Amino acid sequence: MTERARIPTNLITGFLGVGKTTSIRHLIGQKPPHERWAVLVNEFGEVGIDGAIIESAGAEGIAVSEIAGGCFCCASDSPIEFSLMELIRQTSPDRILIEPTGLGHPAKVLDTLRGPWFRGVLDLRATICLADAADYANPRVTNVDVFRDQLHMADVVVVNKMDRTDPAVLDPFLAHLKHLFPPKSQIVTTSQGVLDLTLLDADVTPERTPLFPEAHPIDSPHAHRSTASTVSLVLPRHPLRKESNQMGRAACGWIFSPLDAFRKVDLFELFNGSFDVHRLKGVFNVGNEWLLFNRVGGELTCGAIPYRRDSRLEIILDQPHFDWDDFERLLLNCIRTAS
Ligand SMILES: Nc1nc2c(ncn2[C@@H]2O[C@H](COP(=O)(O)OP(=O)(O)OP(=O)(O)O)[C@@H](O)[C@H]2O)c(=O)[nH]1
Ligand SMILES: [Mg+2]
Repeated sequence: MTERARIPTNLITGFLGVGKTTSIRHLIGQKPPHERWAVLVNEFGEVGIDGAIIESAGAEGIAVSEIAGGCFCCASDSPIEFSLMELIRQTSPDRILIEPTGLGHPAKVLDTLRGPWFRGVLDLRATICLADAADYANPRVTNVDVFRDQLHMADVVVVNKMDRTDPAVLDPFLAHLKHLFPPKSQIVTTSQGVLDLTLLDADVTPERTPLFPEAHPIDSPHAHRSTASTVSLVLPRHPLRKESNQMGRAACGWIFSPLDAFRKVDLFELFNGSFDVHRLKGVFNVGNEWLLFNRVGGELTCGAIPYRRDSRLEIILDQPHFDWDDFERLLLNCIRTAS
């Protein structure tokens, strides 16, 4: 490799469903036209979806790589080192954005990015943590040490989802953020992940140390593997199913045959059901178009997406166990054709 400048790199952190991928889509939309950027996305579930969402934004000069099946912060087999090195080797990017999973602890990733593999390669810029003030008001989230360290380790905190944030919830959260030490170089508020590119180059405080370094089990027993980005041999009506259980949360993902087409109304009704979902995301072939379903807590949205590959779904619950067989039967009932 010829000698070249270190690559500006940002970690975009934040809890499950807070808007990390949305903000990355917005940032890559502002990329200077002559630059090449690379995005590395890590998915908690075994079925990767964020990579497809970012790719389908269709921005020129963007390379996307995805690691699914667990957080790279607790990996024992160094997938971030290999995936990132490969991404750099193949694309020689001018900037790198990294999205860890919503349950990922930023400390180990930051250590890796500052460590021997990348010291001479990456120029680590501001770590940006997106946050939802409603999460700060929710004890099921505030009591999660990873959530607290995501805020603590960030140089910039972006309070997202302002369009539906109650001032009674926002004010105490902003007061909390202003009292954190070391202080944030910026605290901003936004909606739909709209961020100014200049935030990527905000001041960095390198001496942030985690409050809860053991919050995320290191070398956890689950396997880390590359995402099943393209899966052949999935037969119509016989999806590939991948279950996992981490940090007390049951998760399950499905990849369907590209030939399975679904009924939109039935999917919407099923995903809107009253089960204990923390995060649900999926892309589905509904015949005449493809749809992206997104649910965070009780809030479900659905919209068209230019992605065209295979229908896939990932669900993370707030409970440790779930019998997915019944749910899968309901999912299969939403298929209208397999041609
Ligand atoms: N109301 C509202 N919804 C938003 C906003 N920003 C993002 N969303 C929605 O929140 C959902 C999750 O957004 P993502 O960008 O996928 O969140 P994420 O943090 O990448 O999610 P994970 O990677 O699964 O942790 C999607 O339905 C988004 O459209 C916002 O400012 N307001
Ligand atoms: Mg995401």
